[in-house]
Amino acid sequence: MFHAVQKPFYRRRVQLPPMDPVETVVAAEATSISPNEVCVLVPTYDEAETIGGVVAGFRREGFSNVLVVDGGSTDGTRDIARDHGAHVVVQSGEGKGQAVREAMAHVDLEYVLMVDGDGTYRPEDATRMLEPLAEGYEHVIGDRFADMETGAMTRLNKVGNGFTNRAFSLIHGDDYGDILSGYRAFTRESFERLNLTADGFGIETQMAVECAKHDVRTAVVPITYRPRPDGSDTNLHPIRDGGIIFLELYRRAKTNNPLFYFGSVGLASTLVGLVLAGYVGYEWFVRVPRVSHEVLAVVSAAAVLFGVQLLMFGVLSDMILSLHREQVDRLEKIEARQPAERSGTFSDDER
Ligand SMILES: Nc1nc2c(ncn2[C@@H]2O[C@H](COP(=O)(O)OP(=O)(O)OP(=O)(O)O)[C@@H](O)[C@H]2O)c(=O)[nH]1
Ligand SMILES: [Mg+2]
Repeated sequence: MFHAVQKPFYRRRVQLPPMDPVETVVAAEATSISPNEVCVLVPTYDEAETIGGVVAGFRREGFSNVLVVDGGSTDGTRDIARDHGAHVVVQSGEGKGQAVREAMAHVDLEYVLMVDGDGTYRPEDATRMLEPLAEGYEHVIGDRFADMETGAMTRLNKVGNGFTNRAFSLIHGDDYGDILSGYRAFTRESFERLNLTADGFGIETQMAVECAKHDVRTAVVPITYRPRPDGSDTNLHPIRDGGIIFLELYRRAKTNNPLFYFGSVGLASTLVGLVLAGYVGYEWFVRVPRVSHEVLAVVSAAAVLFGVQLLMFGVLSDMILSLHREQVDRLEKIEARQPAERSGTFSDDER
């Protein structure tokens, strides 16, 4: 049970190349993915309390390839993971994002199931997470809000998540339900198409933005989210990491929604300029005796001019991006037609 992400009308829909009959049969038969084809990727940092249970849980579900990427834990996390049958590597840098990016360079299986090592996600949900991949989706997000147990998320984190998801839909045009979820499944090939640079907790945001940008076929699956067990500590700093996540959303709008990127600042500047102009006008025309605010008048004019220019810049960039997308669409269509043309299987009216 999952839902495909519907793109709103103003976003480009990717045209999938028509499948030839052989591929259709293969796709129809491939209703499940064998756990042997999946690498369970677990980034950890000081998760001794929980990592044993997490590794054991996935192995119980049949996943023998569990890769733990550790960020230099000092509480014995690596040994516990190894004892439970995981392959353990130590990341060369810092942060969850760097760990995931580095680990992916070593993965040679076709499918990846990414999950936190803090025991908040259930291994029993793994099969459902993988189902959409068998049906042709490339990226799956586990929606924690579908079944969140009491105490699993602080009120501050809930508000932050809600705000981030709404901002993401507004800026990037897709609704992925829970973009910051740590439970994700994806194909290795689709991961390679994403341009990811975040070192820390910005990685999930970047994944979502890049999926929207590159039209990676994405599905959302309802999952259960449990509280961290007593004694296990969070690595997340809500304010600092929240700021990083929001900046990530905004910065990546430059190439995905330039109208928002330039337009939001342009609009803010124009509004500030207009409010200042109103004040200056009031003080000059209405107040008795009249007061003139030369400096404020100059600042207000500069703010309006700057704002309108940015707005125009946003509109122009948006136009360039639309044209670029049209061209990419056309190239993709041509590319998709080429194999049929080469094998001479296209019909007369296609010639
Ligand atoms: N390798 C590596 N893993 C990390 C690092 N920081 C966090 N992690 C892991 O990334 C996963 C997610 O981190 P959490 O601290 O659970 O963050 P969260 O899920 O947003 O916050 P909670 O509400 O506390 O669960 C956990 O398995 C962490 O151990 C790091 O620097 N390196
Ligand atoms: Mg967690």
